[in-house]
Amino acid sequence: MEICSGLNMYMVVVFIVIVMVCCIISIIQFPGLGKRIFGEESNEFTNDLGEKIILRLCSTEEETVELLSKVLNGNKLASEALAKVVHQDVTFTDPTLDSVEITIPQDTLGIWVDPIDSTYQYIKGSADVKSNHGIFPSGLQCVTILIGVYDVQTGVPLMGVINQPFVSQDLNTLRWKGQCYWGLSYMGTNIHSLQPPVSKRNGSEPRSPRTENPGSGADFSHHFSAVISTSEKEPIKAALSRVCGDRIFRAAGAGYKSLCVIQGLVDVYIFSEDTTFKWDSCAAHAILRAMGGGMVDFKACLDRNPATGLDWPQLVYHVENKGTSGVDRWANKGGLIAYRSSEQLETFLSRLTQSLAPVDAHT
Ligand code: 2IP
Ligand code: CA
Repeated sequence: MEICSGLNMYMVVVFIVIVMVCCIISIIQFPGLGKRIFGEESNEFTNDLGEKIILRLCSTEEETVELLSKVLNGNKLASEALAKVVHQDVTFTDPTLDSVEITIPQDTLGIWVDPIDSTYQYIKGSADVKSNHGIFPSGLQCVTILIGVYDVQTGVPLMGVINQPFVSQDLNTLRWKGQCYWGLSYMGTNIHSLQPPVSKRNGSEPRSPRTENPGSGADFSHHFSAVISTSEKEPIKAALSRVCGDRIFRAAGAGYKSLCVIQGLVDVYIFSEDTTFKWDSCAAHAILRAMGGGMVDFKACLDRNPATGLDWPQLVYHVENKGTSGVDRWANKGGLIAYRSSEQLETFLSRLTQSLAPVDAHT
């Protein structure tokens, strides 16, 4: 990568991330909304001269180059390349989205942004990893950009966008093709990008079994399938294998694993640990809600008594975890389960709880 000469690769990635955050904040040009856009990254830098610089997208490309080169210690080539990308005009159209008119008051919205999820896979940049049943255990395919919009009063996720920039590579040009997924769930309107276009919804086209949402009456007698983190704990993995057999897939990236559920490649993404954060889950959670599913707190699900008929303990996005500091304030403390169908989740959880029981008895 020519523009990186003299720069540490990790630093370049961090700069790209920051530039993307600034770009996203500037793209979402609604007055006041910028103050309610959150994420892990900061746009404040100190360069080698000890100057403190707040990075932002300026009104002209030249001004952005100026600002970036202060952060990049005068590296003009890198600054120009980055500024060029962030000042590009991007148009996005989707017939499903164009077919609805919806008004959401801006002052009720907050936004979680993860400009690069699976940062490690992005830095490694492996382009030749083979998929297993369509699921990539690692590699550039696991990199996603996540933007989730939530209701600041209730914490409910309302809109989500997941961009997967590296889906397939043209072996001649080495250029990558990406794919964008979105979903909106607001006051009874539920639409998402995996719906067939309006013209094809009237029965003329057979529906793809991969994107089918198993609703009421669906047959759950099969083994479930799950995607999990490489850092999942052994007792959970053992219990899962009793429920899913060999249909357990490991994959990098919280955003990518959620996308596997959205795409119908697996039934659930399950994680018992507390190392995912609001910015990792909000976008996918909104899309799953629009599809009739959701994302629940794993530990709260195990504690829930199904007989009470209480609602599923959905993750929320507006309140910090009490008694914590730093990024832990925004951790999904009880772990998570992402799913496309509540009925499927119910059956899955009852089997998992039974399967975990012998483990619990010994601990
Ligand atoms: C990470 C990334 C990791 C994930 C972790 C996220 O975000 O998605 O892959 O761990 O939970 O916070 P795992 O792959 O084990 O699920 P980032 O790459 O933005 O740090
Ligand atoms: Ca992340």
